[in-house]
Amino acid sequence: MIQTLATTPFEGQRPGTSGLRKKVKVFQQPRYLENFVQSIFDCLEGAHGQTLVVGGDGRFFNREAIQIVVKIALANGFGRILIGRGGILSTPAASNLIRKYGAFGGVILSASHNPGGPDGDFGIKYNASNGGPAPEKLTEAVFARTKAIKEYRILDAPDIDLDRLGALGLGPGLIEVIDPVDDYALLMQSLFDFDKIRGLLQSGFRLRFDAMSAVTGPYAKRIFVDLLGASADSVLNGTPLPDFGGHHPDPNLVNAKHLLDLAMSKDGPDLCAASDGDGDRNLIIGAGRYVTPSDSLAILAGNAHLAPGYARGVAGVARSMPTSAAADKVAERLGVNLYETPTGWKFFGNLLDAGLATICGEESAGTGSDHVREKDGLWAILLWLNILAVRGQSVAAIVADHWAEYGRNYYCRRDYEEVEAEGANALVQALRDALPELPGKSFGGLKIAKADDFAYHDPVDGSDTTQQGIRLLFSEGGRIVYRLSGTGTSGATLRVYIERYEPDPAKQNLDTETALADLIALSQEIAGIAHYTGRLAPSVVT
Ligand code: VG1
Ligand code: CO
Repeated sequence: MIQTLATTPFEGQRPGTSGLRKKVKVFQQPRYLENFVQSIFDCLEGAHGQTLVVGGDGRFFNREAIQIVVKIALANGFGRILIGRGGILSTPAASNLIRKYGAFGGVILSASHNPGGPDGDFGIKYNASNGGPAPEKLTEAVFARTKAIKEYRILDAPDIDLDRLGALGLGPGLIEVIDPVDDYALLMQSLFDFDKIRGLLQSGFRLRFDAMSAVTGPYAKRIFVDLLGASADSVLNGTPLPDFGGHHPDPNLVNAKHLLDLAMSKDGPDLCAASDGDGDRNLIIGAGRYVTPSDSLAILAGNAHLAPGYARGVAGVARSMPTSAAADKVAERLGVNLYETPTGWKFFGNLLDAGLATICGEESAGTGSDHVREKDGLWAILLWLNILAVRGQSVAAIVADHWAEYGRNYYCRRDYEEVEAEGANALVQALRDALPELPGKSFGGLKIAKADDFAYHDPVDGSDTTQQGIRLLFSEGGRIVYRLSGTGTSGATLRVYIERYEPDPAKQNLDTETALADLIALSQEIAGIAHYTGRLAPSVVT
């Protein structure tokens, strides 16, 4: 029943990137997915007889991919496979299942916030037994394996009915199709005061959550509507569609502009929110007030104790390096450590496992806690709702209070998407080469005080990660960071992160572009963005 078939080596997921992401057409090539899945399993030790969690964000090719993953997993000795019904599992829900049921790991089919459909992207990532993204050591081993692999093992069996709940024996193992929402909803109920949130929603508070036709629809309907009593029209685009309805499921101010417009309109909802393709990101816009992800992290960390799951306080706060320093001020006030990590959730895993950090976040709209080992979009929205219910203030008032107390970190990220890789690499290399000479130099009246390429020493496992982003710190305050994206599927994306701290409440109400105008201009000049990329302006600003 188990077949061993020949395959051809290829270059799989590059270490340092979150999963293998390619165009659907690439994944549809014969043996492409098989090759990668077998390469992962070849690098695992001790999986025999163990449990594997499998699910995805419902995008095009999700169902086909799941059949392949399951059959290869069984042929490689896994004893039990837990699958979300319909092939659906959000990334945080999969992380929870791995932890709750003591699984050996999980395979999540998703290209996260990248577009889907036959001409869109597909992706696959492996999560380890702590529920978090595979550590660098494993992704490096898998990468090497993809270049050497010659054969894969697969069970010769009929397809599984993914829509029928229940257990069934298949070949040497057991398949269980489970409800994708049940366990996740229980986890959320254990962390938040559902009675209080229900009270808020019944008091006339209006919530609009856009699932963007991606994975969070069923989760949002169950939690917001069925359990918390929000009106049915609180959830927009609540059915997962293979092409996400043609939309781009990245909940930023460009793709979710309709939510921004709604929140800014007179008599708009009190809270507009959204999540991405696989449910790990969050967008928070209060009536008249967009909350930057960096501010959201700081506010959630400072108020987490208002939710029952965090009543004991937070052990520490972690943020990725490009995320603004707003959370640093909160950690300082709380008297706990602040950890600054490279971009990507996997770096938070060790801190969470060791109990060093409780709340983590990234500027890219990812926030989470030690309840799972992934960022979690609905969790962030529920924590906001819990805080709003306890404090009885609007989102805008909470943000204003926060700035008055801690100061405001003006912040923006400017993305130059799909530029030529050669130019982007040359830009970063030129900056890197110039690092020793930059400190002391002045540009347009601003002096560079410090320039470096961010490196991280993991305090838990002692590993070192280098070249994680060029940082320029200015004597007058303010920071510019340059790094290349690791999640795009065509060309390169240059991300430029700009930040300036403003302690004076009288100066905290400028719009971001105005407050950062000088740094924005400098960011283009210092790196020679137009010269290296041919671009005069970014494609997305968030
Ligand atoms: C982006 C974000 C990063 C995030 C990663 C995965 O990476 O900047 O903060 O962790 O996506 O998010 P990059 O390398 O393109 O900047 V997701 O929602 O794809 O799991
Ligand atoms: Co995501």
